[in-house]
Amino acid sequence: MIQIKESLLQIKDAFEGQLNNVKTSSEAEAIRVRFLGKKGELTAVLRGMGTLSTEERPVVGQIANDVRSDMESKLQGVIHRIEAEENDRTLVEQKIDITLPGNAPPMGGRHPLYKVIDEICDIFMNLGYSIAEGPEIEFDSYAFERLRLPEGHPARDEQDTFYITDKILLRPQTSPVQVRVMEKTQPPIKIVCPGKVYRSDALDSTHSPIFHQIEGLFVDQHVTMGDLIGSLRLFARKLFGEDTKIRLRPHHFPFTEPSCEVDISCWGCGGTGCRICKNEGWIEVLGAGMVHPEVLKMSGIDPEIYSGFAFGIGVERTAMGRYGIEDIRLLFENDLRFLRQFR
Ligand code: 2NM
Repeated sequence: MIQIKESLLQIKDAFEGQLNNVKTSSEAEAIRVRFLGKKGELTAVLRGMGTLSTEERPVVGQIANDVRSDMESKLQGVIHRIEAEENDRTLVEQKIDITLPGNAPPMGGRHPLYKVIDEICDIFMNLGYSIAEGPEIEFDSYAFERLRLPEGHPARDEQDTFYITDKILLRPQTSPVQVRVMEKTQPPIKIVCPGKVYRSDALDSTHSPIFHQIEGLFVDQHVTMGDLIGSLRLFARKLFGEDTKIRLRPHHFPFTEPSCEVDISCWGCGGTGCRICKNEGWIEVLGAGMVHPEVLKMSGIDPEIYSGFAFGIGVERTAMGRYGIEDIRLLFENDLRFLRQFR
């Protein structure tokens, strides 16, 4: 019995000696197996208890249990400590540097031409106009005939466009959209038609065979030239600033009578003359007029009851003036160095 007690205390001493040097959880596990495992040293000693007398057995059993639970709790303490240390080490070694910049997706921006289109359409929508759109490939009846431009009319040269067949062409202005609306709807009609238009012009710094236009149309009873002027003045002030003045010069379009070209006071100098307006004080921005009675009639609107005004705005010219762009080609080349300036 003395011998067994002796062995138990030796095992405990050896166990504690080794436990003090443990550095990793796998070392701790090896010690557990060696001392406390099924084939471990403690179990081996307890097997020898068979040789003890019935009086000695519970005494030694009590000691053995105390030794075992003492060893187990010491081992648990060490395992806890090691796991905490290992955890801390992992957190340091596997630290993620969250200060690195991410990969920002490249952001686009609205094209300057479409910014101008949006702005102009907004102004007219606030005045009660709707947006109408239609085909870019048009019948010559809508593009010319219904606008009082019959075959052989000299004004057709000015608007020479691209023909697909004899009768089908790329629209040289957005007015065919307005003809289509007039044909389907009785007044009041109040629409703006933005879109691409085509002319067979050579490309240079001020001309492009594709460009953008916004045409407006208002048809109702008693619509007058006064309404046209008031609407255009309001539009010019909203787009170019509250001090902007407008000036009408007589002109001729086959689809309107009377017709005019409309200038606004220069946004650079206010009318005194500068480089932007080439010392004129005025800048031409649009054409307009009272819709010709014959045009109304051809689309099924009675000119005895109704009258209307129409106007057309060149988007490229407006954008070039607005942003100081000196070459129209910049608007179509999609060079990002140019476009980024409008983001
Ligand atoms: C302009 C100038 C003057 C115009 C006329 C029409 C329609 F369809 F009502 F006859 N739409 N647009 C018009 C009038 C367009 O652009 C410079």
